[in-house]
Amino acid sequence: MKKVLITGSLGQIGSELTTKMREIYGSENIIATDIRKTTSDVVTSGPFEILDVTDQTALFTIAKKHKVDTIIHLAALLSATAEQKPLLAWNLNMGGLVNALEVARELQCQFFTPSSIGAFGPTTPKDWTPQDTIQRPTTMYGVNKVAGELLCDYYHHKFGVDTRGLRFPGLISYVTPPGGGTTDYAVEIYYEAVKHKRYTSYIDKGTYMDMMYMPDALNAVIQLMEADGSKLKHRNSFNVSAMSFDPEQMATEIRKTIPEFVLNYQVDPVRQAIAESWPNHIDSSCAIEEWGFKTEYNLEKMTREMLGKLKVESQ
Ligand code: AKB
Repeated sequence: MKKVLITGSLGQIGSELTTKMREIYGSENIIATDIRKTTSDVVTSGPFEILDVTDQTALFTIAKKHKVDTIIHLAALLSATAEQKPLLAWNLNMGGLVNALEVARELQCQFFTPSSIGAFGPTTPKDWTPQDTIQRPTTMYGVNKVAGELLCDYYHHKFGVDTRGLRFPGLISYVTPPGGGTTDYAVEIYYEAVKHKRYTSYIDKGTYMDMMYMPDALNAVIQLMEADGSKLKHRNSFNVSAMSFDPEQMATEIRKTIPEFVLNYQVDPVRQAIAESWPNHIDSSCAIEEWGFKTEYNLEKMTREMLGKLKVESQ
């Protein structure tokens, strides 16, 4: 049985991945960590430790104490916050990653960390962006992601660490809201549609970005971590996407359930510029070929489920 340490486990991905992995591998085998403590299920339903990932000694001590064989490193700042606080982003995103990789090397752990569509930039091909292509991002977050991908490659080739990764698109969920990302509008729009039947988007119409519903993202992490390592040609994070849309397409889909829904725009130049520097739609075919990546949700199915769940919660 796996023994897994998850960093950033109170974040958007972490909170749901911790719960899912506890269901699969047993609560006692998933060690959740975060820099803060809350009353959430993540803290109460299994082992939980306070951890600042920039503290390498603490990271090592907790990993050793629980005899972990797998590290899922999620603690990081997202793109919009990283643009506001670039030095903090560098220190946390790169410092945390290299610390987690060092612990994985010392304790011979399997290792996962997410990259992002943010690892691409304005000179990357925008449509059907290939797995291996130009990566010259213009954001601090993107710089961190590219450096992180290279670092994972390095630890794999140099030290034999079993590093694996996914270039996540915007992730959409009704459980834990994201914070500080460029794609967050695609989550907020559902909350506002249910509550107020209107939304003002900070991303402009006609701006396409890749997205994925959280259950598909969680399955992708589990599937990649369970995949036969000898079949993986890429260690620098796989392109994975389930859909690509702009705010207008979301509104059209929401109106099938809430006909009076109104979408307005007040474009935020910072997040709009980040979105425009990213691809419209990435090509996931390497992930499909090398480990069988698949998704179950498109925009229609995801919208029905998001609005249904949020409506029940609001009653
Ligand atoms: C963000 O918007 O920063 C993230 C991402 C696409 O990596 N959701």
